[in-house]
Amino acid sequence: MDFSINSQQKEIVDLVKQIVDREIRPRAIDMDRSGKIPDELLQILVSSGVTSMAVPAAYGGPGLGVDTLGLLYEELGRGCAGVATVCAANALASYPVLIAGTEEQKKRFFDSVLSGRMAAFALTEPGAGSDAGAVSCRAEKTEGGYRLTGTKCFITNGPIADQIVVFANTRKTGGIRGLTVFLADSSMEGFSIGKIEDKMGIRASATSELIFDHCFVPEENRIGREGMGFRIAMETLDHSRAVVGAVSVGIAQAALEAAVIYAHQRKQFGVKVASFEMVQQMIADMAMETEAARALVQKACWMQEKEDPQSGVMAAMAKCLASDTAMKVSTTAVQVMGGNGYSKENQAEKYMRDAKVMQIYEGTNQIQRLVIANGVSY
Ligand code: COS
Repeated sequence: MDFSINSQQKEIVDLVKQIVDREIRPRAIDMDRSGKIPDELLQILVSSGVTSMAVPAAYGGPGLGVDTLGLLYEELGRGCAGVATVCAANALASYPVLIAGTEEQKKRFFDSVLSGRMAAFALTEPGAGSDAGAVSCRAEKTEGGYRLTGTKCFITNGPIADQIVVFANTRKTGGIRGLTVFLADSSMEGFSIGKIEDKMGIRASATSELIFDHCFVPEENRIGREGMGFRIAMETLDHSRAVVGAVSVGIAQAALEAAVIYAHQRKQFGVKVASFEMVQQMIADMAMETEAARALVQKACWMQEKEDPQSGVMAAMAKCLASDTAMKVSTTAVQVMGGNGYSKENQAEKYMRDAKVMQIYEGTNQIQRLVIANGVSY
């Protein structure tokens, strides 16, 4: 495994870094307060290719390797985890299409993403979170297609997505053997946006319920065969979890940088607080743990790029360790900054709130540990 960055990777990482420093970081506090990403910023992300950076070359995208994408999502996470989540949701929704879609579906989906339309991955329901197989959204066969009825919840990009990759059950009796994937469009009759969540963190990223009320989806929009949905969902999550790890490393890095800068500016008892051993210990642990999480995330991305059969388990490890690290490091950053860290005038408390969801979404860290424990054998 090679940790060096080649010149092409460096160029693209520097480009995203510039966007992060010029366009995202200065808006992060405002987005956190307003609870939305401004249209102007979304347009910048679309026109600079950030919302479509995971599109493969065969479909007109940059065709970046997973190892490069990992570095880019870390950068976005350093800028604002909410914005990173908005962009990553496009990639999450694309995996089912890549795994089981027809050439026509892939072309249609990626053309749409490249044109700036946003996507959402709609699996979770009020009664189906960790138990992904318990989906009750029903897909009833009808002439020329299916009628979808049910409610999805906690859907990233729900209020702004044009394309929705939705999981529904084609069997009346339910169960994972009936789980099927469809590509729905927000303009379809019978589709509506439900409650918009007022979240603790990643507030730039809009999250909502999606309601399907006898929503007709044509047969050609079914992704894969009937009953393939659970496997497609699991394979998708195997791919996407390393990205959550990368965003988490970005949060940890941002928190570390904020704490170090503060510790070298803040004076108490006539000296910089960075000169106190107890503060140095906190900073050393934050730096060490962030580097360790980064190394594991990069390894998971590298294994995915090499299509290693253990890459799903490694992605679960990377997601779990990096999000736990982001939580710990951001909490310590608030501690280093004291009252100023606790104030909403600084971003340290935002990093803490943003980090929390990394331990929850795309599979709780308890589910990751289950996947890891089931996946290791010697
Ligand atoms: N890739 C491909 N297939 C997989 C798979 C994977 N990673 N994991 C499981 N499967 C298949 C199994 O091979 C099995 O197939 P067969 O029945 O044909 O043998 C089937 O799926 C069921 O597997 P299993 O019995 O292990 O499923 P469980 O119901 O026990 O669930 C967990 C397994 C808990 C790991 C799964 O439900 C899960 O990941 N839950 C979390 C979901 C999640 O992340 N939700 C967050 C919202 S989505 S953003």
